[in-house]
Amino acid sequence: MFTVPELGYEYGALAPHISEDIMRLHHDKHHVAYVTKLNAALEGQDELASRDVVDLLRHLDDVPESIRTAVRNNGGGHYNHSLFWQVLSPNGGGQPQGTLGETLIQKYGSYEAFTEKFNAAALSLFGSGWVWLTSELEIVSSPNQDSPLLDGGAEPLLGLDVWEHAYYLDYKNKRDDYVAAWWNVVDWGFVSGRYDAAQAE
Ligand code: MN3
Repeated sequence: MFTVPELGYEYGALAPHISEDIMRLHHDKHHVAYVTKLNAALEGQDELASRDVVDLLRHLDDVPESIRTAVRNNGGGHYNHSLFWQVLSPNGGGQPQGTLGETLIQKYGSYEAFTEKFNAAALSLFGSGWVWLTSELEIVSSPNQDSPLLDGGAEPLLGLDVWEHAYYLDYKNKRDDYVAAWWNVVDWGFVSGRYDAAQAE
């Protein structure tokens, strides 16, 4: 059985960038719904249900066709949101330090140039989806609850949820204001740790 991880901070801790109301709705309703539906889809599939969610998403061909879309959408929703909560922190913001900070600047020219490109991907994504920074430091957009894991791609270091449920209560239709505010709560220490771990593999 998959379960929703607790937040590592209070629901209201990310305000004013992300409100307590959004965090309660997003974590306790949306994420819970993905996990409930994932568990329902995998009922009677003991071997698949015992795998970790990354393994499931990387090997969707192993999942019977009758439940593959449910596992893709709800397993994706579970993985994506589990990462999203961890990427955020009330002590976030600033710029990445260490190897990640240096390598991002080498690749994109500057930290600002990197965020501009990432923001452009978030604003041009039509409908619901995610924007990722992968362990290869590529910026990738995915529709729905997909991620680079599905295409055998590099594991995401950082993901931005641009579904309207992630921001509409606070920002209405102003996705650009949400994206700008979101950087203030990104935990670069956590993201750098994921980068260092990926490099060590
Ligand atoms: Mn969401």
